[in-house]
Amino acid sequence: MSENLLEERAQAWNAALTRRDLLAAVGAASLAACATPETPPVSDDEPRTSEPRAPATPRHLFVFISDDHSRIDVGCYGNRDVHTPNIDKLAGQGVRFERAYTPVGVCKPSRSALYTGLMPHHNGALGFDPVRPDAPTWTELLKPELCATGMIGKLNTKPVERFKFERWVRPKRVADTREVAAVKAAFEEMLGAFEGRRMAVVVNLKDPHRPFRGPFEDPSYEGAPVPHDPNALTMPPHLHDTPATRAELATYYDAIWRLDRNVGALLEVLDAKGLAQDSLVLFSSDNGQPFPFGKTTLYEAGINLPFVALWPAALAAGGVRTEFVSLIDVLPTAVDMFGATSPRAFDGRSLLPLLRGEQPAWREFIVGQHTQHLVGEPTPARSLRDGRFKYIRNIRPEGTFANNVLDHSETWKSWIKAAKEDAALRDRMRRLVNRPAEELYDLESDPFELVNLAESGAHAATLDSLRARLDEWMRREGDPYAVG
Ligand SMILES: [Ca+2]
Repeated sequence: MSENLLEERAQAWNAALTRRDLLAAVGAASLAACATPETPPVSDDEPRTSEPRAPATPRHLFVFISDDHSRIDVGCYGNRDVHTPNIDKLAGQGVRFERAYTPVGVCKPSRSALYTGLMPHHNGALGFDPVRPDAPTWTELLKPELCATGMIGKLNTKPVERFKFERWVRPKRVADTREVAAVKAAFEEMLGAFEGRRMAVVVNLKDPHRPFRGPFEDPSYEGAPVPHDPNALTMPPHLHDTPATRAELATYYDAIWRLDRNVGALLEVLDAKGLAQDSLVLFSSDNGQPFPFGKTTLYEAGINLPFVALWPAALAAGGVRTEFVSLIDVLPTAVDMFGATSPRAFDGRSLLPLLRGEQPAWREFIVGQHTQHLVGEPTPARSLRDGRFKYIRNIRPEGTFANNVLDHSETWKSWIKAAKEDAALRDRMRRLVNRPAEELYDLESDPFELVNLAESGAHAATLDSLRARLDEWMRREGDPYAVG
């Protein structure tokens, strides 16, 4: 595969975005948030005379977490194929974050970071390890006298006894948190039990995690282009185009559609109970899409997440923010909201100032910290991205990156077959499994990270600068892979 071919693919993807018929797909209300990735942020200087006065904090917190879902796999983030009307509507009424990240693109360590507000090197869950005793957890900080804590769906962090939600509806009781009616009923019941108290409820939806479990057709839901047509998809430029890749991507989009229907049902419950106006609703994911160059990697498809916030009492509709935010910011936000205190400092920080429309001094870069998936040898890698460039260091380039996403996907199998007659594809696949020591991408001109600039002398100064910043961060933070 030549660089020219990669460039053509990227151009095709961008052209498809401009063709998208947004009005038909999501309605005028959400158009402001969904127009294009270049939609300018809402100016905080503009008068908001029609907006209600912002209260100090929202009364309740509801966090809806998708599973294996990249930023690029949502309509309001520019994907013209996937059908996500409810998330798009949420973004249209709230704020869409463009640069939201997980510290690590794997379920369990990502959720350990979410529920501690700490980066993996500080909470101890670098891979599938338990959270360390000195890392306070979500339920240890959000005490019953401050708020009721509830969880629906998978916890996926350990030790389980450190996460004592007042109510926890386990996945088996709600059809693996995939079926809308079961999830909706459990949510209604939980909110009824918590009535009259402040509450922090997390709903962990299982779609679109593999295996993509149908059926996805629903005759009661008119207007849904489901199942998605594999042949009609615009392929994201980082995925090699084979029939099997298209088929899996279409089914993945079907699973996202059901996830989106779940989000819509949960919002309906909040409306019906009169809770929506004074609640903060966050929608995000734990890590990116389960495709090559996605989940388990530090590429954008692995760690750049959808992140949408709705706080009707405070937010102007359709805002877009470009600050670097992270899953580690969610618990500090909850602690801020409910007046809790933590015995140790978080790595994350409260999002309330951003959600109030303020312009606080904020992160200038964001770090990714992959160490190990559940299979194979440790293959630690670190990334640092600033406004334009991303630097990735593969700490053991001699190692083989292993993950069960590749091993069990028809997509990867079809690439293996295609690579027998395609030397460029073979090279690209080899570089996913046996990474170079350093990678550098210009995310403005190459958002799908197709051309590694670390191999070009033309960017030596940028490479030196980002390398030094990552080294300094790792030493300062006590990252176990720090050098010097
Ligand atoms: Ca996941």
